[in-house]
Amino acid sequence: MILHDKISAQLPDWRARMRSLSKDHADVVVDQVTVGQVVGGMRDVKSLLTDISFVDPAQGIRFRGLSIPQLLAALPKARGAKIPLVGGLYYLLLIGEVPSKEQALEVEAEWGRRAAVPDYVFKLIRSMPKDTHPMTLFSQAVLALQNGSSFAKRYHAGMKKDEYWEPALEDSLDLTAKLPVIAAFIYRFKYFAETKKPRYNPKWDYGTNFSRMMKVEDKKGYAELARLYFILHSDHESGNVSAHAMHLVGSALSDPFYAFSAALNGLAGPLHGLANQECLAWLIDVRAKFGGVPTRDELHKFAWDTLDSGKVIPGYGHAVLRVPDPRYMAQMEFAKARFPQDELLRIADLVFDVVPQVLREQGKAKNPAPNVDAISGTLQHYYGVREFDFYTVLFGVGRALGVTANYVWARALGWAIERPKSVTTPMLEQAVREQLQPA
Ligand code: NMX
Ligand code: MLT
Repeated sequence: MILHDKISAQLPDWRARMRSLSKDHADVVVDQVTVGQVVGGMRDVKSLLTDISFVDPAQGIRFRGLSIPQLLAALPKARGAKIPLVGGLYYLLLIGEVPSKEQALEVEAEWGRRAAVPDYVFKLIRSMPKDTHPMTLFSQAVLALQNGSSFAKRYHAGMKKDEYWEPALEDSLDLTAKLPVIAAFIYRFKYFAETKKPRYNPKWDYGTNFSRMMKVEDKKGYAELARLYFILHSDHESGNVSAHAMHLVGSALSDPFYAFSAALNGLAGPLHGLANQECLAWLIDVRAKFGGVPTRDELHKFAWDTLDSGKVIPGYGHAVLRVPDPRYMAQMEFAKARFPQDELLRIADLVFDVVPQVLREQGKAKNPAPNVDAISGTLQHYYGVREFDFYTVLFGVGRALGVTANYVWARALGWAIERPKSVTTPMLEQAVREQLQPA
């Protein structure tokens, strides 16, 4: 298999670099940790290693060194499509090289061979109470697949450490192949009471399959959006909650199914992936209140009312970025090229003009610009996917691509179990006293 062979060829060099860093240069200082960082969620502490993606605060995400515009231009596309094949993105994340169209299609073909989901997974979803959140269903379904983990089986059969990455890659391909099927089933079952299993057609690419299994009206348009959405949401370096959860759980040598289920549970939080449903709800509130697109002054006041009621403005701010999120910009460009007159899109565009000013006036948010979530729901809404609480499931399908690529490389390079050190409050206070005392 092409992905296996390419990773295998790169391993001796990567392992030598890792050995040199950990054996010969282990004492070189990379960062210092302040009291503010200890009490503030480890913000900005440079303590995670990944070569899959990097978030530059001033420029945004780079996937294997490529910015989003570069990535969208460089990756191969299916005939007649404007947005690249998701299989090409997965190849890039795993291998670090832009694939040819044939190579991207090889990944797509792997997915086609692995997309069948065992019956008991559908039964499990069907058996849950009707009001179960789709993220709960999604995470449970992933956990249920753990039963088939190659990694777990080989580990218990005594596999050598050097081989860990091979079943990790197998599991990652199986998992990413099955996720669109499970997500589409949850959608059709939960909101349309359909109990039939969706069928993944190996002749079509990942985005087209997803669009067809979702049964939206404009299947071609939605296939393009699905490709864009999954690519943009795939990775955001390793410190965000979902990626970090995957890495942390994986570092205990829990297999990719256990680790990804944990990642999904983190993604389900309102400050992380769930924010995308809150963003669209906020835009719809604006539309309902003003009967359409408001004036700048009306929107300015509405935004202040949100802040004054003690809430955040969803979709704005970011822990790392200090500029408008390029993932937001790419989605805006996609939407403006296809449905510029859509009312919600026009409201979202006005929000982009007004809200950063409001957040600057408030003076709290370090980054008053939009993040990826500010617009993603608007695009789904346009194509008829209007069930807000499903949006985080879509985020999860995309996020699996990046976090599984990281999982494979973490096992390939033998990364250690994560175990940071705690301190107590008196210890912190003591550190403060010692440093404040005049010498
Ligand atoms: N609206 C109102 N206040 C905000 C916002 C916002 N959009 N963003 C940040 N702040 C506040 C934040 O609550 C904090 O207040 P306090 O000191 O009272 O605790 C203060 O500004 C400083 O926060 P930051 O350091 O700028 O942001 P932080 O890194 O803590 O949090 C987010 C990052 C993304 C959680 C935060 O900006 C937020 O809550 N945004 C709205 C929710 C959202 O869009 N989440 C999506 C996350 C996905 N993504 O990042 O891509
Ligand atoms: C993400 O894509 O995970 C979000 O932007 C959150 C983050 O990077 O902190």
